[in-house]
This record gives sequence, structure tokens and C-alpha cells, in this order.
Amino acid sequence: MPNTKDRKQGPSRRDILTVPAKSAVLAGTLATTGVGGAALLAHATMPAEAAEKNDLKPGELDEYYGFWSSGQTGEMRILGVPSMRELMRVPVFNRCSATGWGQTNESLKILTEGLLPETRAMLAAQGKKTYDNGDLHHPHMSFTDGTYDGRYLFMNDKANTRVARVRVDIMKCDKIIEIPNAFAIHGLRPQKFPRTGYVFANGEHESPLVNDGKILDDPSQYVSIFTAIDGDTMEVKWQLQVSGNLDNVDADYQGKYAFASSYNSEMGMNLAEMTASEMDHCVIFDIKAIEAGVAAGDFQKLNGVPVLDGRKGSKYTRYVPIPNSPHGVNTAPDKKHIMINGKLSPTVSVIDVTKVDALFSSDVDPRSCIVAEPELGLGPLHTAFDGEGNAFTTLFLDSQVAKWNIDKAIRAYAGEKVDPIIGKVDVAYQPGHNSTSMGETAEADGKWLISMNKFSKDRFINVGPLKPENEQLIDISDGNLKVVHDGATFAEPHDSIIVHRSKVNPSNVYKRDDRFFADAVKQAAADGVDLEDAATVIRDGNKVRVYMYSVAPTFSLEKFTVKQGDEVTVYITNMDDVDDLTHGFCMVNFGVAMEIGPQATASVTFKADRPGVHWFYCQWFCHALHLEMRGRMLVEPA
Ligand code: CUK
Ligand code: CUA
Repeated sequence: MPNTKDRKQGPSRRDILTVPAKSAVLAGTLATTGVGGAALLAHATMPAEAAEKNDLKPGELDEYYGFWSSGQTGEMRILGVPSMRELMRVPVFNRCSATGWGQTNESLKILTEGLLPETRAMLAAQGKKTYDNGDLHHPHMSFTDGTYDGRYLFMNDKANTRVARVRVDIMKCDKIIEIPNAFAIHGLRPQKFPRTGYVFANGEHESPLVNDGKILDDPSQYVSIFTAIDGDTMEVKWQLQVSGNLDNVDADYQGKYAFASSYNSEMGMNLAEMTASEMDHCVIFDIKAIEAGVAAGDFQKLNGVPVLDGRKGSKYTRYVPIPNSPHGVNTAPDKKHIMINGKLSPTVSVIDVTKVDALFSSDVDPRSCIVAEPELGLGPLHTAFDGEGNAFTTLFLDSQVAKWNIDKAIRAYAGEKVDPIIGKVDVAYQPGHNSTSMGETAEADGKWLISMNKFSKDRFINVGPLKPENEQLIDISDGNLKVVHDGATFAEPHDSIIVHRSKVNPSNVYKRDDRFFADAVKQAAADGVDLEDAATVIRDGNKVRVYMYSVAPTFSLEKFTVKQGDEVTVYITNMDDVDDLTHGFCMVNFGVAMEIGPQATASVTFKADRPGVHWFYCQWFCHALHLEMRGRMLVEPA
């Protein structure tokens, strides 16, 4: 064993580029491709103002919202772009100490109502009501007519096979469903046209369709499941069995097809088997044909969902051979081209949607829909677009982003001597997803590119063995690629979308009739309590409901009394209606805490097992007398 103390690390890219960060960035912009001598992308001297386009002065507002995933942290994050300031964390699959997500009755309802019965039973045996973890990879906004409509954000949970929805008006998760029959929801995209409509979700790991413990080593009985969810009702509408596993997915601008990458056509169960074949595939789903199949009853019903057979040879799908383990799927804003990113192949395969009809109606070679396959570099994972016919592909192994021209790639594939690569930029390091401003809509505007890099290595001061990741903002507005900002993030954003702020209009205060707390309103009505003027305790057997309202800096009840062993539910209505005036409720030594937004009602239930006087306090700083905003609960001994 080599002594790790003596082991010399090789020079880092930072050393090679002979540092200060600014010159490294500049050197990065000057890196050329080595493929056909692509042009330099930046002038050696950058005008000062160009480097400061992302520099927002204090008080200035960003032009774009960035909606970020957080991977295994399980939340969704909101950043301002181009400042890259982190503005908010929206808990979804995780627990949140600040907001009480996973603890309030309102959030517990969302976290539990969509679970499958067998999941509920399994969790109950562990003493849990719901999962505590999630792995959120792909946040995407709802569409109308090919662009964002500001209604909802949808996102996947790979860890526990769920799909969630966040309401854009209040930026809270309002629905989480567990997807039956599937295993580990990974790729997720909303239908772009005519609207969302469907949310398509890929089950990544193949498993026996009836997974009851009787089958292990018979891959012929393993399938992956493609799921279509109704984005309005969050009901699973239909599913398809698919050959090979499913990775990422995107929809077209015609409302006809969805496209999913599949990196294990071999149906291998280990690494050697999974990478044995040179070709994997993209699965194309014919949405109208599937709907007709559902209407005609051509399915088996499993866990209440119509499951159609979309395996090889099915009339509902086509399997287009794609080189070696394709990963990202990205529809171009030209409404015509779908990029399938090669991962283990240095290529991106370009599908022309107008050539897909023929795949279903005739016997043509399935690869006849491919109109380009440019070789871009090592490890192409995801592609974004500028709306001017150019594409930006992350190269994981090369730690670069390649800019290339779609039309030139098509001409090169047809035999013309033309190099589609316009240039490359070094990123730090190992990029996964990237995204451009409005880039997954028909309104791609070509201003900003984010490269989401899996490793930050030497970009930040050392915080120990677990390093943050690094997201770099790249200015693409003048045709060049200029890295203008590094941003550290905690585990592990995969994907992001950059949405113009004109599309996003959240409220400042809740509406009193918001359905987010409709159950509390109903319970109060049943108890004859006016939530907005409440200071009362209702006893219902050993269930006690405590109603109060808050106006900074007081709760309407400064004390209340319960008995040891009571199940206590505290309902608080925040009667302040000023922007940014959130109160909290924290019951000390009971593990109880929650947020109450302006004009919202929030509730939390706990067992009063400890006799004595217990202080509760407001845990969100709300007023000069915030520390005085407190009260007492007396628990009388049994
Ligand atoms: S996947 Cu992570 S880098 Cu889950 Cu979208 Cu490609
Ligand atoms: Cu109310 Cu702090």
C-alpha cells in the first residue's frame, strides 16, 4: 500500500493554468477544441464592463429565476440569475427545521396522502409516517404553447419513486405522489404542447413487473416503466412497459411524442453486462397511439393504473439505436430537433421529429430519423440551447462545454466538409447538466448558460473532505463563452432551469381561502372557531385543539393548559398582512417548530407527555419585540 502521506498529487488544472482565478477563467475561454481548429471564443483582453454583466449591486434585482434541484438533499432551491444568489429553499422530499415541513399537518398531508398502501404499512413498521429522504434531480416548469406558464414546477424523487409538484404562486409543494409499478423515478419532463398536460416520468431501474420476491435472476421478466401523470390532477394516467432501462426524457413541441434515453439495452444486472453492447437506444413514445390503446382497453391494470406493453415490437413505441449508454435528452427551441447525449460515446445523436412519423407508419430503418451525430468530446451528458441554432453540450470527462451549430452538424452528417464545433470552454470540473436562459422553451434567449459541475476541487477554501459542488455562470450573449461566476452548492444539484422573471408571479401574502390550509379552516368551522379572532382551547376527549392568532409581537394566547398524555394540535393564524412578516411557533423541548406565513394558518400536532410549564416562542424574527413573542403551555400531570 502506498503511504498516502508521501503520495504526491499531480498538478491541478489550476496549477497548470498558473492561477489567479480571473486569469484561469480567461485562459478557460481561450481553450480551443483540437477538433478541426475551432475559433477562439474571446478576445485576449476582455472589456471590463463585459466581465461585470452579472454583477448586481445591492438592491438590484435579477432578471431570471433559477429553479435548482438539490439531489439527495431532497429540496428545490431558487436562485437569482445572473447574480447566482441563493434566494430560497423549498422543502419537498426532505424535512425542514425552519418551516416545519414534514411536521406540520399541512405538509404531512402532502407527504403521506400520495403514498402507496404497502409503503405506508412498511413505514409504519419503522415507526414513520413518510419517507425522510428524497433524491430530487429534475425540476421543470409547466408549459402552455411551448413556453413556461408560471403555474407549477414538477420534480422527481429517484430515491423513493415519487413525483412532486410545487405551486409557483406560493412556492410550496402541494402534491407528492408515489408512482406504482415503477422503480426509481429519474428523468422527468412536462409536455410542452399544447400544454402540461402530461408529466412524463421514467422509472430508471428495471424490475420484475409484479415484484413480489419470486424473481431475481431472470432478466427476461424485468421491465422499466414509463409513466404519464396528469399535471393538473397529479393522477397517474397510464404506464408502458419498456425494454432496457430508462434514463432521461423530453417531449416535442408537437404534442405527439416523448423521447427517452436508455443506457442498458442489454438488461444487464452488473456493470460488465450493462456496458457490453456498443449500441443502446432512445425509446420514442407515440402519445396519441397510447391514448387510443388505453381507450381500447389494450392494457393490464396494475395497482389501479392501465399498463400497456411498449416493449420492442410494440405499436406504441419505436427503439432508435444510439451509441453507447446515452444520457441526457434535450429538445431544441427550433421545435424540430431532439438531442440524445452519448455519455460513453463522444457523440450527440440528433433526431428530426418530422422524420419520426415514418418510423411508426412504415418499415424504415429506425435510425432514419437521425440527421446528425457530431463528435464533440469525451462524456457528453446534457445539451442546452441559445435559440439561434446553437447547442451547448457538457463534456463530463473533458471538463468542458462544447458550443456547436445544429445546422452545421446536420450538413456534416450529410457529407459536407464543415466543422459544427464553434468552440469550447473549460469548466471546473466534470459538468453534468447545463441550462440556458429560457433554453428548454421556444423562447430561448441566448443570454446565460449555467454549467453544473460535480466537483469543485480547488475552486474554494477547503471545508474538509466533503467538498461543495461548483456551478459556473457563463455569459453567452455575445457569441463567446465567458465564465463569469463560480458558485458553490451543497449536495447535489443535478439540473436547473432559468426562467425569465416575467413568467413567475408569486404572491407576497397568503389568501385566507388558500387550499394549502383548507383542512384547518374546516376543523375550525366544525369547532365553531373563527380562526382570525381565535384564542381558545377545545377539548375533544384526549384530543385538544388550541386555536390562536398572531399579530407581531404577540400570540393571542399567552398561556394554555392541557393534561399529560393529551394529543395537542396548535392552530395559529398569522393575521399580519405585511410583506415578509412570517411568524413561527416553537414548543421548547417538544421537537415542535413551524412557519406561519402572513395571512396563513398552520398547525402542528404533538403529544403532551411532559408535565410542567413549557415555553413556546416565535422562531422567525418578526419585530423589535420578537424575543418577547412567547407564551406558556402548562401540562398537568396525569
Ligand atoms: S441526471 Cu444527474 S447529471 Cu439525474 Cu439529469 Cu445527468
Ligand atoms: Cu413573531 Cu418572531
